[in-house]
Amino acid sequence: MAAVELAAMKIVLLGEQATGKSSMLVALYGALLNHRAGDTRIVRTIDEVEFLSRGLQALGRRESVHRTEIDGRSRLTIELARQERLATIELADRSGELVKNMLDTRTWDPELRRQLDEAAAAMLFLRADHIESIGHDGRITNGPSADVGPPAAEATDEPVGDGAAASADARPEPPPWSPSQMPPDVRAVDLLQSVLEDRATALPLAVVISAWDLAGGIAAAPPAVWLADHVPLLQQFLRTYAGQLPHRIFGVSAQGGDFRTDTSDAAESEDPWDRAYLVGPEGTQGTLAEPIVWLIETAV
Ligand SMILES: Nc1nc2c(ncn2[C@@H]2O[C@H](COP(=O)(O)OP(=O)(O)OP(=O)(O)O)[C@@H](O)[C@H]2O)c(=O)[nH]1
Ligand SMILES: [Mg+2]
Repeated sequence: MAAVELAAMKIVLLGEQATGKSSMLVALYGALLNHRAGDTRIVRTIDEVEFLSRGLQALGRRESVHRTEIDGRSRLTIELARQERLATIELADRSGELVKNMLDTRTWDPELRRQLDEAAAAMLFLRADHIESIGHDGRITNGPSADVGPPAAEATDEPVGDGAAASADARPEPPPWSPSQMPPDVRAVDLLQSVLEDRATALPLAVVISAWDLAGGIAAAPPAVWLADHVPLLQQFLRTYAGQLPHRIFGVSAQGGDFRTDTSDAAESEDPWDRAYLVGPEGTQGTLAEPIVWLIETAV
């Protein structure tokens, strides 16, 4: 009997720069190859996987994966098997700069728009340490880490004031307002709003809070609770549009820790697929395949 070639289900990755998209793909690939994905198995890989193998080697050396170039065209296309069912999924790994530019200029990049039009489901990436947590006393208790600030902080390249600001009596001019100054949660809502304007059908959405180790790891509040506490605007938006954007919130530590600060010997001897972990919406530990499995089940 001739094999029936099914069209790949496309999942679009939405996230600005350095939000953990490539790290998640690499860790997912490592989990699938090394039987750390529960009852989800990889049947075959379609397309080149060099960027994934290189990424896994980097994680093995306790180095972060390379950032994706704006003109990069890497993707993960795999056939998965689970409980006698097969599914081919395609995840294009594009640079977060495309999303950043789209939000800054309020114009869809044609490639990103095409991806969205063709996608049966989406993953939205936010990085835990990019989210500022404003306590009841109004104090910021967690903010962007110094080395890799959030896109909003990186993008303020407008000159602050002008030459006159240097004189003693001149008041510094505030920089002109631009969308790039909005915090990541506001930008995420902005992005989803544009997605909804553009799409007539429902789009199942897995929200991935990356660098979950920096949110407190396995002992932290469950991701769904964390989202409501730290990113209430996004949580309310998702609740309001749950019909068009059926969603689930996951905490993912693709690296299994922070390479800048972790020096534990135990972590060093572990393979990357044993270090990486995922926490489900209610706080239960799961495999890195969980978001994909949920999206496949929800999209069909
Ligand atoms: N602590 C910690 N940091 C992480 C983790 N995953 C990613 N990071 C940090 O986030 C940075 C960016 O991760 P990437 O996976 O390259 O992000 P990306 O979304 O692919 O970024 P672009 O390619 O620029 O769009 C890494 O260099 C790490 O510093 C994690 O599990 N834990
Ligand atoms: Mg990347």
